[in-house]
Amino acid sequence: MRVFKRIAVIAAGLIATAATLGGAFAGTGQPSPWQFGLQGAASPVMEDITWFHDFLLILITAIAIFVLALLVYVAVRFNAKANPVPSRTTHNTLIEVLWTVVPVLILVAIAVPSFRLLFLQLHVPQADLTIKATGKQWFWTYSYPDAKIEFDSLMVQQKDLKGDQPRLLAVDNEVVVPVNKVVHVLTTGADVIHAFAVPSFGIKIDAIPGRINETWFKATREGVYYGQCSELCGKDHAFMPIAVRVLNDRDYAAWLEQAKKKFAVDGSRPANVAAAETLTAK
Ligand SMILES: [Cu+2]
Repeated sequence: MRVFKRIAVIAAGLIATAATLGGAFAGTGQPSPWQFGLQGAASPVMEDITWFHDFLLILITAIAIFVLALLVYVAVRFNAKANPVPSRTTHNTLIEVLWTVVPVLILVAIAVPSFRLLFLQLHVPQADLTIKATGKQWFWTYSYPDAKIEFDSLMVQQKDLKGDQPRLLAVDNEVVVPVNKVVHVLTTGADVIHAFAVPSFGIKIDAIPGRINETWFKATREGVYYGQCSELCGKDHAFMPIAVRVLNDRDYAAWLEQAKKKFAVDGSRPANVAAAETLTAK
């Protein structure tokens, strides 16, 4: 039994190390070197996703260790040398009931938070702001149908990076949203299928030509949060990042004021905006 104890101690140590490293190296808003776990959460949905992920990790580790221990025990204790005269037992009611009921209970324990998370993601609460993201080869176009603005967002090339702008993630025109407000995100594709994903908000949704998908997030902290197109969409798939800047209400209002002048819809793309407005009005 001493071997089992030692295995259990080593396993517990590994899990603790992984959890600590994961926490220490997980960036929020963008990936970080040697990152282990998920990116830090900046929305209620991502907080739930992180909790669910950690919960499953503990559960699956405990199950894997338990099954491994059983296998090792059987191999050591009941091999032909150690147990030359095998028992002729074929049934044991108690064990059979247990190995049916316990897995069912484990699955129920997984299903309940899983469905709760699914409903949280799918049900868009009363929105404070609607943004439409259109995936194009290879950049994003963002519309704010209520403010009647629309602009393109292109990746900053490596030679043009300024200050702490991250490589392959920084863009020329960021999406700007207010903090602690529900943002309703509509996505569509103008050419091929793209996908709008921002890990720290826990959102990832396909942007499909000819239809509009919806998701939502509520950024709980100010800052810049990066994501990437997450559907193989052609040669520059890796170069159409998403950057969301979360501002306090006053700074957001100031940004919106100047954005209305800079990015006013010029009438050349009425179809896009009209489609978004119809969906927002429902
Ligand atoms: Cu794409």
